[in-house]
Amino acid sequence: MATISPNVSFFFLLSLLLASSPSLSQDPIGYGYQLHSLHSHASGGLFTAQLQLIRNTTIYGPDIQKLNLTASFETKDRLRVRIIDAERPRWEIPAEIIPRQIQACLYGEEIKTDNNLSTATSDLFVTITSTSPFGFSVARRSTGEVLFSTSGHSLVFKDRYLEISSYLPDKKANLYGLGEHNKPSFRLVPGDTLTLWNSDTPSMFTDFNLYGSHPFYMDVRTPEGMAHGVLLLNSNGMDVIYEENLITYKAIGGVFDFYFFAGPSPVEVIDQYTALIGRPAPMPYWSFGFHQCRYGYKNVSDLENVVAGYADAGIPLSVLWTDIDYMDDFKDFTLDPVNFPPDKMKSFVDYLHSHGQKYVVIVDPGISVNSSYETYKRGLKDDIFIKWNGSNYLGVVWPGDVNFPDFVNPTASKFWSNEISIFRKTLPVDGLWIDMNEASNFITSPPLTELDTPPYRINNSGVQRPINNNTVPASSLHFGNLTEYDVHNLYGFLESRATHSALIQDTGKRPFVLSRSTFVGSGRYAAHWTGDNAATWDDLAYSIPSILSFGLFGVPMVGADICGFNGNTTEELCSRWIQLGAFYPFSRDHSEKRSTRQELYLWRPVAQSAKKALGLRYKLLPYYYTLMYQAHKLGTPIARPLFFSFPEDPNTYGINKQFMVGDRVLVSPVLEQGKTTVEAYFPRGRWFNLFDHNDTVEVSPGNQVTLEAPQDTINVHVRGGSILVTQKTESISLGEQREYELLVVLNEEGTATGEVFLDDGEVVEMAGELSEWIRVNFTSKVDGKTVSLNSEVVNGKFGTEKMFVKKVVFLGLRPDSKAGVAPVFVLHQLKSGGKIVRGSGSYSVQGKFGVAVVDDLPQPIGE
Ligand code: MIG
Repeated sequence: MATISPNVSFFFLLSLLLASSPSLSQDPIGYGYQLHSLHSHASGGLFTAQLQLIRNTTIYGPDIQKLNLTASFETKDRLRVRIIDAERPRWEIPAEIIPRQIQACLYGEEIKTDNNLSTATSDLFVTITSTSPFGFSVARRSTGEVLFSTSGHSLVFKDRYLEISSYLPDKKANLYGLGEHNKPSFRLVPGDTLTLWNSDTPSMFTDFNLYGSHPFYMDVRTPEGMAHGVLLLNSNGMDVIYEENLITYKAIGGVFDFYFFAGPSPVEVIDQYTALIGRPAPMPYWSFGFHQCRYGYKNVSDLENVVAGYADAGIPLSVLWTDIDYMDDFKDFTLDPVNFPPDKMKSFVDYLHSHGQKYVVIVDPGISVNSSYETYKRGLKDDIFIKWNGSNYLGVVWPGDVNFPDFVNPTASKFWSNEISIFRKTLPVDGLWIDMNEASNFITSPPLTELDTPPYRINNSGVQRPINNNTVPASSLHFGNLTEYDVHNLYGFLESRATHSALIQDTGKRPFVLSRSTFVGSGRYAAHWTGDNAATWDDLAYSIPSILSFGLFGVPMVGADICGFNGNTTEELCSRWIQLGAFYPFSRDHSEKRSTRQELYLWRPVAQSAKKALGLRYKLLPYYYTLMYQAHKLGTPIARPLFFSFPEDPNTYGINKQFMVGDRVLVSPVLEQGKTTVEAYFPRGRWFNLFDHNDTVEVSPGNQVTLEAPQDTINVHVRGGSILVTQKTESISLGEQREYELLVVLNEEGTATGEVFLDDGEVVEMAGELSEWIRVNFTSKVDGKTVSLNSEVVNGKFGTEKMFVKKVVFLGLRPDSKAGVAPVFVLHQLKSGGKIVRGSGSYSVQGKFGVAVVDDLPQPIGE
């Protein structure tokens, strides 16, 4: 076994170097384990080790005496290191929830690894660096760089306290992820304790554990920009303590199930990560339009006025939302008979639909305990609620007393599905917004068993609040006798899964589910918004780190409440916020009941910003949708940090105030009050302002540039070398006849590439075997005085008779050609043998470059 080599001599040296000597007067939490026996499998890719406790300690409960560690290469790029109790099974996330191999890794037992992949091809290797106390490291073969190393820090494994540390190299590691938190910085800052325990804590508070838990980080190493990912697949509460040279996990249950993803590019890390946890769900085309919501819409005419307000102002509005206000006494699946009566609501939704608009409502998990409420009665009959102390757990949320459906229970999912389908008969909503699913509870029940008061207190809400604080108690029981203690962080995930499948069943269409609470793999079912931010300039800025983090977590459809949720927004803040929010993957204005209204048409300057920014957003819808396709296939985020495209440029690693949409479009918003310029970093290359093609930036290497940003303006640039497919209208329906434009932006070498994916926008599967879709790759090249544009139709099954390229614009041509000469354009079609399409157009010099426009096509896009 070449790649998994116990390296015992190395270990002594390393442990001497790295052992941080804890003060001797104080008892350590643990003394670690020693390697008892080791078996490397001849088949390769796997070893198992038996570990024996060195010495008991009393703090945080008794130690587990014997551990089994299994290291296995599950794929070429995925190494798993799993450490379990050798004698007793413990809680681990079932494969039914996160589909994967789960094997009892007993000493000497063979484990099958993927036949196609052998360790010989992996860039990762794992080494036992010390035998007593036991330590291991994961390193990269091609560079010799150590990525993760536990040497010098004792492994602690107790019933309800697990601790493991890894050394991180000085000033070389750049960590991202480990959410959900609201932070000024996307790159994690040493000194932080990152607590993971799903909690209804408003995201306006920085650093606290919020609604979701994602024990995953990406590490980009300076200066080469090679990236790897690390997942601790564990659903229990934990603190992750990040210090200058060290990362320490302190979990209150479960096992150590580590997955290491080799990268080496950031895009590859997320591909490898989402291959394990599940690819992001495709989102319907319409959900990429602009959404308006508010907590506190009073009645149907209030809703009607909002829709009219947008129409009158000429600001595109694709989706209107309603918060808990529509319900009858906050009971799920009911309508307030006075303010939101069924007949009026039905006509209103019909009206929206006939105007090409969609409608989404909120539902909360808590079911009102009320003997005349049919949903509750059915829930009781099906016996699907979470149990505590022998009966259904009684919490309090908006409707007063509630029981919580136990989404671990398959019967609860059926119940939920049935309720949704009954409700949709009254009101055919297009999507569902699932809130309060941490689960949030207005009361905190007193401790019942020792589960409610674990020996180690995670830093819940920044002040070590009890884990039961404002949620379902840890001692509650779920289906199969699972405890809330173990499955707490999975509640929102399971509700997302149930809601997603309910909508598919009921509508036969691609579902749209927006969930506040998430866990590893939630992206398979739901979009996410960052929760209750504040209408402040800080939260405007911090929305960028939050959104980028969810891209890493495999939840690419994400946005923050535009203009701010809590508190009163201002004209200037709202104006800047819609400029930024127009480019979030999920773009929704939402506000709290007591705050001033903030629909975009309410202030003239905000309306102006909105028209401009959303105008570009709608043009780019085919681009966003193509990014959705890439996200669904490879996990690649829609909104990405700059280092995804420029990992070789360390200047990009610390950027918090800009992001890219895909690989081509750079967004540089104003995030400060009173500013009309923005300091933006441009990675090397040639960039064209998408609002004004004459406005260009050329830098090599990358550089900081001061951009003009007057009140109504956000800077959005496209990178040289890109071909973007854009649409002309604000339509979100792909069923009808449509015209597209190609924006060909040549780089210094005179080349550009791009792709487009289209289908009907709502077929359940995206690029499925049975569905109809088109995917076309475009390439363009300047050769002397000829510019060619080639399309390669990868798949061309959808709508060829309905979809046309109407116009092509070439940017970045050499400005020395004669202006005014109408060039001849030849579009090659590689698959159909090069049919020649002639088009005429115009050529002019604008700014530093030549611009050519061909506009007398149509050329069917999928041919
Ligand atoms: O206790 O439904 O994050 O978006 O407007 C607050 C009312 C409950 C919290 C959500 C917010 C929503 C609000 N909800």
